[in-house]
Amino acid sequence: MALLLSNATFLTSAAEIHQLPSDIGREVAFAGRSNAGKSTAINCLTQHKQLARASKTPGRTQLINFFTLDETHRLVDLPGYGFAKVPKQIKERWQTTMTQYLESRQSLSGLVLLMDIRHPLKPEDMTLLNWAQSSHLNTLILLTKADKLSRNQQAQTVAAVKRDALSLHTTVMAFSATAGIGVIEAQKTILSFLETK
Ligand SMILES: Nc1nc2c(ncn2[C@@H]2O[C@H](COP(=O)(O)OP(=O)(O)O)[C@@H](O)[C@H]2O)c(=O)[nH]1
Ligand SMILES: [Mg+2]
Repeated sequence: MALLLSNATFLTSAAEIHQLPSDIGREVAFAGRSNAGKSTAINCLTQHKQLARASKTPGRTQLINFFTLDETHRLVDLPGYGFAKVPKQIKERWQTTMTQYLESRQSLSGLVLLMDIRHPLKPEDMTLLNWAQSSHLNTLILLTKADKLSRNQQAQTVAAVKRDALSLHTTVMAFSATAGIGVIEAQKTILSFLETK
């Protein structure tokens, strides 16, 4: 079932739109604020320890990173947003590249939006979510670090985010890489995005 995901190998990094790999087949992109747990989630979902470096160095995370699953399927690690220490000019350049990627990429068949379950739906998350909804893009919201909350608190936050992010194309789940919460469900949803468009 998760075999395709565990095939993931690093393909390439792109800083500018002209460096993107061929726009063929299907890919699912991961987005979220810096520190939301994106690298940890990618490693967990692909069952690799070091695929996406769980790094806090902004230099490593400002590129769009592509991972090959097979000839026609890829995962994409988008630059984390909301990183306070990055100069405005660099932030604006990331935003331009990311916006160009999101708006032009034909093979993009799904978006995984990661948010710390304790701090969901920040303004940048809402911007991305609204764009995804207006583009009819399949979206999976992973509320990360769910192990930090009780089961009851997790369920309450999932319900609140479902209410605020209400859309036919959005799935919301609690997720924890460390406690193994939502991993199999998230893998299934991502595989379904890779199979449909
Ligand atoms: N408790 C807990 N901590 C996590 C989890 N996922 C990530 N973290 C921690 O959150 C911090 C940021 O994670 P990282 O994957 O580098 O976030 P990124 O900036 O979004 O790629 C790190 O200290 C991780 O160890 C999780 O499921 N549970
Ligand atoms: Mg990261």
